[in-house]
Amino acid sequence: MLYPKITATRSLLNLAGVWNFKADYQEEGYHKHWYKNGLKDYELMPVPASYNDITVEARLRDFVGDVWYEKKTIVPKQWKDENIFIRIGSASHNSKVWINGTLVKEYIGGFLPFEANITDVIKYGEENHIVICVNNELTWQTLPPGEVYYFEDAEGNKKKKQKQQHDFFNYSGIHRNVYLYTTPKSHIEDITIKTDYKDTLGLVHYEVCRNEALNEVNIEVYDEDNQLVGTSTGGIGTVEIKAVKLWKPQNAYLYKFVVKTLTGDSLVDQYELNIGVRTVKIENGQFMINNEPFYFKGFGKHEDMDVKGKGLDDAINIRDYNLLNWINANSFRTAHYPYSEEILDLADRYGIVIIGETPAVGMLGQAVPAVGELDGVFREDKINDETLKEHIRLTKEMIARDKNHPAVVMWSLSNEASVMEPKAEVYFEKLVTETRKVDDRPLINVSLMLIEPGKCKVSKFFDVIGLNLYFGWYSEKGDIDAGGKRLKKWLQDWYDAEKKPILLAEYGIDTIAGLHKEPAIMFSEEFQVEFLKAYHGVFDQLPFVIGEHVWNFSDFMTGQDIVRVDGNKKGVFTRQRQPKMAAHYLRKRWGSLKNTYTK
Ligand code: BDP
Repeated sequence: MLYPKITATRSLLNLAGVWNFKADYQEEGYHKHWYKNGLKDYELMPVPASYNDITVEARLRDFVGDVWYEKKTIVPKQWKDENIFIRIGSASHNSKVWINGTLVKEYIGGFLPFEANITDVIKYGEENHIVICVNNELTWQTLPPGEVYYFEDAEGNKKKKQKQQHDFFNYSGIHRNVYLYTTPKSHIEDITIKTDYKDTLGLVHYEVCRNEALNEVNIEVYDEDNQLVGTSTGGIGTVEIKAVKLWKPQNAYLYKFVVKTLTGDSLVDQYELNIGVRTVKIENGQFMINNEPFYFKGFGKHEDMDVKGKGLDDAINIRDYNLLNWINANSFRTAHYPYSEEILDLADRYGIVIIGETPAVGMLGQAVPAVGELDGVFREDKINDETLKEHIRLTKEMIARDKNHPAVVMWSLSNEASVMEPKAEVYFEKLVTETRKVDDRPLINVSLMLIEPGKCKVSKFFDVIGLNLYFGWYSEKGDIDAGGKRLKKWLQDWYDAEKKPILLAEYGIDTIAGLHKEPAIMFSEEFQVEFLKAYHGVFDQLPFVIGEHVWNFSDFMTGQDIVRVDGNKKGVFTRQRQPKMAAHYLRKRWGSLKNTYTK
């Protein structure tokens, strides 16, 4: 799916700004036809942003159900002969879109874009009425999974609540940009790029998909100095680039890939992509980028910030990349869902390597001791065939959206699923088979520390093992020494059982910024540093560990819990993106480890 862009043949209107908004506390929006009649007694809400932290009302912060957004906009009459689409970058979690009273799109999923062709319902040169209803309820058939339940307060009022399995706040609303955009009637629908090189010759294999194959296709590739370095014709082909400059981690080089469709000499449609030439593969137990072993240094992150929640924000995103550069990180995982396309564009430009994760987080019951027993979560009434269908759909949509980013080197298909259950084996085998049909990047699955070495039923389907380990924190509490010993044995046992490269996908501790203790105790800045040092001492001895992603890049909001003090505090940076002591330590370590660090 192509990102909406202004080109020689396409126009774009960004509807970011202030929208009308109403939370449907009485569940009356549908029968009062708000989608047609409009919102009365509305409040104002920014788009993009989560709505939860914008007001001072707890009932809106914790709201479970439908909220309604409304915007009126004129569409220029010059757009009359074009196709017009509405495109929402993401809204959490389920959406319906009406234009001038007509339902044009229904979409399930909180982290991927959706669009509709609205050419037939739009009015030109006049005001159009756009209504989007966003619902934030999670079930066992959505990703992430969850459960809605009802609770009666002391006065007998029934309240809807959301139970969730994941450790981040269920931020809701329209989180990314809403665009109206045009394409010519005969237009480019999709582009797929795969790159390779032989000695100094870059090879860009491409495929252009069009809604009708009436026109010629011309390809031009430009370097960063805007010099034409390669051309091709036809819908499928290869562009050769002499003396190619490779896209490298922390040393990005991007070419501009321009697709033009033409009738004779006249331009019909044009679209441009930034691309990078690089290869990815696993060889001899190493993760290879451009045929050199790559060592992952970085974090699991979140889309999360004060006030805006999960709303797209260029300032925070660029601040984050500046911090990643400063701390000498080379990569992060989009834990625990696909991040915005804008974040991935920046990764391409900054040379930060990305592991793209699906929203399959927390496919694990609350009653953890049940793991491996028949009453696990892979069963008819919980994670079932319908969930699998959604998992496959969302994985394919994520890949369709992100496949052309040179920064994305691997897909993570789930975080902390109950993978010792026999039924998980069937589930994951199908998921992996379907995923490999659409893309050839390596696949990783990420497991929690309750999944014991040798007992995982699904690792055999994957290329890299991801482990989230907190020995010395959630177990061996406060005893870093004991935690470190357990860690070493655990990693060795996992490797012996699976014989696959291991990425430490999470390790870290809650740290209250400004809390200092000598000797260190849990939650102090000193403890965070000592914990990380102990873990690194172990990784450095184990050749099969191909990388270290600290949990988390920054503090982030969660639901309320006795183990969460105003959110999860495992950040190496605060939620306001300032360094804790550990940031200085990591900066030194990662500055001295090369990307191609081999042990
Ligand atoms: C892991 C989860 C992550 C949590 C983290 C923690 O993958 O989402 O935030 O633990 O407990 O289990 O901090």
